[in-house]
Amino acid sequence: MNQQQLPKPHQPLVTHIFTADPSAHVYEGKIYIYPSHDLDHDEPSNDNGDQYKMEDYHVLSMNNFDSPVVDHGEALHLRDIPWASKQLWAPDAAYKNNTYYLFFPARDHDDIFRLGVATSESPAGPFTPQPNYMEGSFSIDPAVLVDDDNQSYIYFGGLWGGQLEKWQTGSFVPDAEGPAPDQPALGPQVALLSDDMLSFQGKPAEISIVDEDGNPILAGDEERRYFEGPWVHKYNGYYYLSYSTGNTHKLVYAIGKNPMGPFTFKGEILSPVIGWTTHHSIVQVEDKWYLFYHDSSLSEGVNHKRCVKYSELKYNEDGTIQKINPYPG
Ligand code: FUB
Repeated sequence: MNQQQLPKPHQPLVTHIFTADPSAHVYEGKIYIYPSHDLDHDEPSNDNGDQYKMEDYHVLSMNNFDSPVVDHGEALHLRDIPWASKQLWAPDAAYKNNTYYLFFPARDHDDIFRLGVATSESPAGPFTPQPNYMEGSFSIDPAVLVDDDNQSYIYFGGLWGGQLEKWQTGSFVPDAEGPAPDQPALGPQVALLSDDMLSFQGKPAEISIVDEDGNPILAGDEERRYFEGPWVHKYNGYYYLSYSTGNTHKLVYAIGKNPMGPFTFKGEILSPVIGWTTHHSIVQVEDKWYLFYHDSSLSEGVNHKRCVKYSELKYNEDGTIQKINPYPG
């Protein structure tokens, strides 16, 4: 355990390690954050994301926003995952069946991104991985919603290094490219999870994101199209799908009535941050809502040395989200 300074909005939650991709949840009355753990190295970046060489996960927690952040240490390491070869990218956690589940992507021994799951009796881990990746899984950035009726959904998918383009036929096609700019953009994937949370129930389906007129967001519409980092939360009975636009560096969201979509595009949540990527989660803590996200301010802009942060998130009366400035004042 490593006690850090008190958390402050828009400031790094921890500074002793580089962290990214925070998935935040309230478990057992505390705020738990499941980030990626960026390795501190000086190799160059490329569009395939080879610089994101993460090898383990640390779980962070805080009793509330006025108490220090605790790093619970290594919760899962690459060496303990038989099917994985490298790149433990953005994870998420879920609680069901008196068990905590950690969902995570990694490249398998054929260099293909797959999704794995690990379990623990404690929200802080350590987590024990399943021996194989989840059958039928592919690409990156799993995010899990356990709905009010206890049905669980797993959302995932990311372009470019995340390999989503390569699965358009249902099989892995190594040299496949994304749709033409005037064609509908690729959406994130969604699958039902089995009751034990360890496998997909049926095949994943692609989520449709449409504009206010019901027309699909096009692949060339890079300010609005899905890139990576899906997150689904519920507010006032509606499902909110939020995600990163990748190379236009925004967090945006769309709203729908069904957890499988379609979702109607609404607007921006967070304007671009220092660094190439951002990736987020949205969580209710008591009667307020919070955005957890990352930027590269702790390393003064190095893409793969990121730090997780938080901000309060507010809704307008009509249910739309007020856009957040990551660098206020
Ligand atoms: O952290 C590695 C990758 O970068 C994540 O999986 C993406 O969402 C992006 O944040």
